[in-house]
Amino acid sequence: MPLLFFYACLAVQRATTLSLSPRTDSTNRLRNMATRLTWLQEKKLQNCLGGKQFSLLYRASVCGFSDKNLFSKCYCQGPILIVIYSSDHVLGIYIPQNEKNKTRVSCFLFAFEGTEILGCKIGPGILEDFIYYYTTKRELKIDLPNKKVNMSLDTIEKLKLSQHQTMSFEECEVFRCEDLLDTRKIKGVAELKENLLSAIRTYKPSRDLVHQIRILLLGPIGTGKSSFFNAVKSVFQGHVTHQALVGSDITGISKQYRTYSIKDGKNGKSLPFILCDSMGLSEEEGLCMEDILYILKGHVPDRYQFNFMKPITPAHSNYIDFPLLEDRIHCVAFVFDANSIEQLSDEMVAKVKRARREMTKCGVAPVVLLTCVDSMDLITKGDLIDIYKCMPVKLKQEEVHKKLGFALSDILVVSNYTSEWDLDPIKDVLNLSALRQMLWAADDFLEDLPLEETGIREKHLPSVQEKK
Ligand SMILES: Nc1nc2c(ncn2[C@@H]2O[C@H](COP(=O)(O)OP(=O)(O)OP(=O)(O)O)[C@@H](O)[C@H]2O)c(=O)[nH]1
Ligand SMILES: [Mg+2]
Repeated sequence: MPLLFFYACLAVQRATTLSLSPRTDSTNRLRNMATRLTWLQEKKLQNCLGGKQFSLLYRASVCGFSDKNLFSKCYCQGPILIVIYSSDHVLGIYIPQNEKNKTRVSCFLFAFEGTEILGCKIGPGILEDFIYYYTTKRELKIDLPNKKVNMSLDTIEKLKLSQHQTMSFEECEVFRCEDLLDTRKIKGVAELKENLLSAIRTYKPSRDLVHQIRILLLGPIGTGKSSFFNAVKSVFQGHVTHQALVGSDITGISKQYRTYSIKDGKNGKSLPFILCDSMGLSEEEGLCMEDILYILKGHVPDRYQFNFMKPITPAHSNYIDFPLLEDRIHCVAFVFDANSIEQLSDEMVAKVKRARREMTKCGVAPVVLLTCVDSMDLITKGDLIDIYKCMPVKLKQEEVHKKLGFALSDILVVSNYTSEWDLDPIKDVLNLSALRQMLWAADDFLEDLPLEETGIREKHLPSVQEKK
């Protein structure tokens, strides 16, 4: 319900202002001016145009319905977006190249159908083609003085406009489009990534109780557990790697228990954590509760083949009879796909809650990893920099909190590599931040561990020989 309410609010006209270009000579009338684009429309356009931010340059009702005024305010301002508002439609053109003496490039024509964008490539063209002349195929021309748009039949069909070739409009706005990620932001992200890498490389588990922290990745089938391991390995290797098999299968891809120790690509040393990838949870055939308990306590060996009908027993050939503190799980990350939190079945919710209770008994406080935020509808690449401030993500966190009872501060957001071959520093920062948080959670576990479970006493008790 809150999500629906949120989207309903977004659909109404936005009253906030867009940043204004310092280069425009617009008067105070333009300053503080609200665009007619709703927040939702702006987000959709930002995503559709590959992550752009918009600065309002011209608004016909303020600057005048005059070609000359539009041209003087918008010419040579870099890529621009023209948006036209009729009584029934919001449509427009994205013009990537806006200077006369440069090569014309293709433009993008679009119209909103509800909250979705219908669009097509047209052109090539520059600003003056759309206000003074026509492009070769006469797709669209804006007649500002008469408040009319002339369109070809093909345009009307492609944009599903169900109108005559000439459409009256009430308002026309033009925005300058800039990349959401400017060089300053990218530099900041790169610095943050280096700091996180260095903090994790030099991390030492609390009280020196173990050499490596074991983090168990647990969660429903297909939520990105193995992908998270691949993403973490990739960032430390310096290139995208796909060691763990990932994909999509109704019964799950990972069927073995894998404990991955990662070598730092910089110095070849093992990093101070081990990621433990498990079979997915499912209502029917997934990982069973008994196996989870054995994993937590450190009895399950690497490469153990799960069998949902038959949990591991001490009779299994590689069963670890006397696990050390090193073999135990020190932190659990429940992995969920941010896009399907609302669809978690009651059985799955009950399973997760039960597993969580068992963990609490063992002293492990689990965290949550929300994957796939990159593919959430209203999230742009620029949003990933400050993802915890994004309203759609906050709503997802609240949903997890409400459904499963995890503290909001324990619900972390990550973004794994899917089809990319190059590292993305923004994703790396998200994933490394989550990893650092997990190491801190593991420290809490170790600090809280009763003395008799730490092995310290045994270490310091004098041996029989010493006693003599
Ligand atoms: N867009 C996006 N896709 C993701 C992300 N993480 C995982 N995926 C995709 O989700 C699918 C499942 O990923 P896996 O890593 O195999 O998930 P898993 O939890 O290990 O799955 P099982 O082993 O079957 O339980 C794959 O197609 C991944 O490419 C993410 O952060 N963003
Ligand atoms: Mg897997």
